[in-house]
Amino acid sequence: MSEDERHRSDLLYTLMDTYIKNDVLSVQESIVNHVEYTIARSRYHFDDFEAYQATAYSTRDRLIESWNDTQQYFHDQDPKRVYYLSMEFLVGRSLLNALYNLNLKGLYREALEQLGYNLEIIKERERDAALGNGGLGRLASCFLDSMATENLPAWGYGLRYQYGMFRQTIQDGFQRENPDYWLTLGNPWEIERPNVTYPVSFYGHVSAREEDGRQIFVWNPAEQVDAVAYDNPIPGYRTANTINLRLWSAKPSREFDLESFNSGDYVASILEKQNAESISSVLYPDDRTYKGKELRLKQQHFFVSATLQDILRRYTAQHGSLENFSDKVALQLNDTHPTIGIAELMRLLMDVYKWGWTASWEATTKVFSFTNHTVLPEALEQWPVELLQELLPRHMQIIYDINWRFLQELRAKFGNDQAREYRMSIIQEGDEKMVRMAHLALVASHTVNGVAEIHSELIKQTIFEDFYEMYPKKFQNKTNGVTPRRWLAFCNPPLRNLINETLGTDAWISRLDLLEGLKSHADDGEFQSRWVEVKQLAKAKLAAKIKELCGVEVSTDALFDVQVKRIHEYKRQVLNILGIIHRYDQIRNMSEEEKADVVPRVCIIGGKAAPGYELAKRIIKLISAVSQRVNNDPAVGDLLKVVFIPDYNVSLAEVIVPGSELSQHISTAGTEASGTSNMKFAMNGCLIIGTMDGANVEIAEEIGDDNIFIFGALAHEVPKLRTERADLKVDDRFAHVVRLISSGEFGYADFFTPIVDAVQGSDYYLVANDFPAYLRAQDAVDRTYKNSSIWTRMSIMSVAGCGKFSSDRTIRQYATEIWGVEPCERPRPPNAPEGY
Ligand code: H2P
Repeated sequence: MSEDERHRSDLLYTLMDTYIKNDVLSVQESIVNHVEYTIARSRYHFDDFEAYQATAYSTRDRLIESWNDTQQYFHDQDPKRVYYLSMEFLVGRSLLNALYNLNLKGLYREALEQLGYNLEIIKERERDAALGNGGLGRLASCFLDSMATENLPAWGYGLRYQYGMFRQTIQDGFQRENPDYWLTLGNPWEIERPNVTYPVSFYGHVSAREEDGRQIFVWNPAEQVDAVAYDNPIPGYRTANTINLRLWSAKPSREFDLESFNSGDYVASILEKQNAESISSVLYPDDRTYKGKELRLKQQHFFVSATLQDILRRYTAQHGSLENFSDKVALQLNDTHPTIGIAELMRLLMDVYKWGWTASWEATTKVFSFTNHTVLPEALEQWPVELLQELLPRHMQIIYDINWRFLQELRAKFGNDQAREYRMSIIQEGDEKMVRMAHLALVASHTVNGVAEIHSELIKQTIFEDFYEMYPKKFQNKTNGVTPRRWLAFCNPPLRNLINETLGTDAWISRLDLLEGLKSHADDGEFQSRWVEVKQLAKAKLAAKIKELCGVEVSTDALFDVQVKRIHEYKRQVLNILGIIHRYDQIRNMSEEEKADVVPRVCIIGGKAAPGYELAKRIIKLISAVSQRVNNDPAVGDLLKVVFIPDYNVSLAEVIVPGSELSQHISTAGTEASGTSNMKFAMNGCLIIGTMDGANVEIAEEIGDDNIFIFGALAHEVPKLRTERADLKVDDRFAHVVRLISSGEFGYADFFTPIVDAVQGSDYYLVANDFPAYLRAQDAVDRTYKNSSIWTRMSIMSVAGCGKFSSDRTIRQYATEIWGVEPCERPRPPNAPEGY
């Protein structure tokens, strides 16, 4: 180091070797500074929204320190790294999560209070980052929280959609979709990295030439856009590690196609380039059958190409070459959405880094692993060969080559079995040839996992049966989990405090199995009353939310019964609403004496229907129509209320989950891969009514059969029941409620016909079959609820048995059993301030 350099480094050291101070005054200074210098408002007058923004920037400063040092530490330690590739991250809000994780919540609350602002109020001004549809995207966000908390050298990669999940409004009971302008007022959490930009190519043609006696393919693309990185710091809970979620945004290419500007029509050329931005503009709502949507495939390629270029660049910058790349990097594919990345990595290794096929394939198959999230066959992505060929000609070639070799392997193993080849080929033959992305993922990944035990077994018996026979060792299970920070400790402070006090520690927040310690208090009457008090507080909060959003007054003495999730036939919101109609019909025909015995209920339903999923939208209308009728029937009063909460999202879930007493997870057995809200509800002392499906099975196992209301056909019975459905003698009560709908009791009889036809016809999801058992289970719920002590005991046992369902556990299993990565915990800096 020269004299000058040393001087400079000493100067920087004295300037920077101090962490931002965390005391009330420093926090206030930083907030007020951001008001004035970042958002350019007057520090003497700023409203709640501006206070939120400035508080977010001030928090972000602290995250950046930790982020920078964590990245430096990872660089210096050079551990094997894992990258989680997901088209969806359902982040929700970030402010409270960051303050809690950094242990700064109390400090910020006080600092703001003195300035005249209330943290509880300003936090509500943050818009949800809704870059996902449902469970799959929320799982990815829970995983990031756990990867940071478990100190894994990990990053998430995704897309920075300009418009996230649509905002749902309900007009006259119908769903309306509105764009989600979440970025319009800025996003303080992200850091734009204009210098981290990669070109991503599309279309064009492939040529070949000889180089050193080897054939080299050259892709001459016809279109190029730039991918610009936006970093989102993800703090771990009570650790000095902060990891990164890097999201890509599409921008017009700075270099490509310069000559078109000289061809005359300058303005038209600019407008054309502007189209590039549409690639990352919108999140696709989950209609589960993405039929040949070119833009969606473009998004996928844009995402993985930028991501892989970034990962390869980082690796070569540090190691000088790609040597040992596959020993030091793991890439997790969240569903098939990033699967085109397999062909892209092959292309980069072969065409850019000039590796041969064998070495490229060896590395590719060593780094990728793949998670499947559904057994619904219509959800398995396929792309028309013609489309892929046109958009990504080099990738199509590579996929053909992979398939050719795969079919050789198949023949070597099973002989000449054409039917099997036809079933397993990556290319589906037919009028329109298709690329089966799941098959590509299965062939190239070293591991494939399902997301709950039952699901991981089912994929081996159904959709991936042939692949299981061929590669039995590739198949694993990783039961989902949720972060106990957001989904218990932070969203339910009264329950957290009661647990802390009872266990004498808050260590359970990162070691969830410690909740088991609650078991010994389950029968303690005094503890039970405090438990009930805590639930009542959360119910009051939820009741206020219902009043605000639906205008309906509900009594907190009623049992709060909830079903919130994407609206889908397999999730059977229809079973729920038929049950509600039955309950309504019973109540309105009761004598006053009989009514006195009824357990009052508030039935709360929420969720979005994919805009193209007509039947799901009709289901929403049916729920609204029933609620309209029930809530205004004087014969019913407070004994039954039905509300549809509009625009269900992460922030709403944070109010709904703690305030619920019963939650419904009632999919046809064998259809819900796991479910994760079931875990969140159970963790908050809400009892489950559910089928033996997805993670319900494991929840029942962990908390005990007596503490959950299980009903309905079992997964192995379902196929037979389907074939026999036409001969089923349906329950009279079922026939009656269906008739009420079709006879116009709730209006819109014609509009509801497709719903009626679905459950009366082939009834693929076996609503009629499970209806009597469902009613029996609901009766058991009512009976149990009447005995507060038994109910409360079950509620306590639910929480106590939830240890397994922390995403920390899930992530540790991924780390050791799939990725082979180890924690890399940054030592707490000696000069770090209190609470750092
Ligand atoms: C999906 C599955 C869930 C699963 C989740 C995460 C696709 O979520 O259906 O059963 O828990 O992935 O693995 P969702 O239906 O909520 O969109």
